[in-house]
Amino acid sequence: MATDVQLPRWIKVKDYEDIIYEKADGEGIAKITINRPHVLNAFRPETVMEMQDAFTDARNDPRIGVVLLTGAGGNFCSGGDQKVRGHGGYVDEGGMARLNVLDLQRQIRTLPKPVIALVAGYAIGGGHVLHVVCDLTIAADNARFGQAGPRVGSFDGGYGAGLLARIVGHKKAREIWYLCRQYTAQEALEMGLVNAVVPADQLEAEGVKWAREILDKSPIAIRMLKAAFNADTDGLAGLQQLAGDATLIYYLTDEAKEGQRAFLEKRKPDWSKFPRFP
Ligand code: S0N
Repeated sequence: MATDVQLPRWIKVKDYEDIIYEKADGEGIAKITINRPHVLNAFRPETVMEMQDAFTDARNDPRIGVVLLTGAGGNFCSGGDQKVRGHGGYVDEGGMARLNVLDLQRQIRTLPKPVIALVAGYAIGGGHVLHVVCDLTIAADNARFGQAGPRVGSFDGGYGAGLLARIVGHKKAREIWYLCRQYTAQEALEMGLVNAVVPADQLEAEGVKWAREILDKSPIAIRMLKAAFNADTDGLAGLQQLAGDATLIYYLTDEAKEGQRAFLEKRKPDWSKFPRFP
């Protein structure tokens, strides 16, 4: 348990309306907090846009190695905001119906840094899928997990169904969706849906502890592992991510640089100095 963990000093990065985005002072941890407690942190299109903006910043900041995703006011997220659900999606302030949370799910998957969901209270519907697409989930002992789609007239047949089935198995995933029950943190732990359960007042400390342990490890090894896990589940898009990371590493080699140099110097590349490993 993380009782001895010194919490970081969080520095706000930018002002948003629906989220809080902070970075730990002097450490490689970013924290995104969904901040709509009056609706149990249900997201509207603008919430998702702000999260996309914050995740983009975390991706582009080379000092950041781990992102924590959590919710304000004692809940994680209750999914799409039913109050703005309209004809064809969730309606933004300009009147456009969107399902932009699907883009956010892919963004979390392809972010080349681990994202840890810190779940207290409800993780329901699209809010549940958000923790499913995170790399790791730490649950407070008061957390409640579940899907709501068939109860409220929606469904997520993408990561919400397929990735969930990879995590908890097909029978359990079908149960979760078909019955729309809620599961306790302990039940979630038993089905492999979360990594750990801690007392609610220890949730952030435990998340910080896990983040620091990851930050102690090789960034490229972690990046490659995330891409490899995704490649197993994400088809060609997953392979693209893994292959892109392989290309990144190849660009760091003298062998790749020789090819570029030879082109620029208008000569034949000399590959003879590079071993052909068995
Ligand atoms: C979470 C629940 C179980 C909590 O119940 P509890 O404890 O009884 O609290 P409530 O009194 O119900 O809630 C407190 C206040 O919060 C409001 N509220 C809660 N959830 C939402 C929400 N999702 N949207 C808007 N408001 C919400 C309550 O209304 C209440 O406020 P007042 O008192 O002012 O009325 C329970 O609240 C619950 O079941 N909530 C609804 C859960 C839900 O329907 N979630 C959305 C499910 N769908 C998605 O998330 C889909 C995501 C998505 O975008 C998508 C993705 C892929 C493909 C398709 C879709 C798609 O939706 O179409």
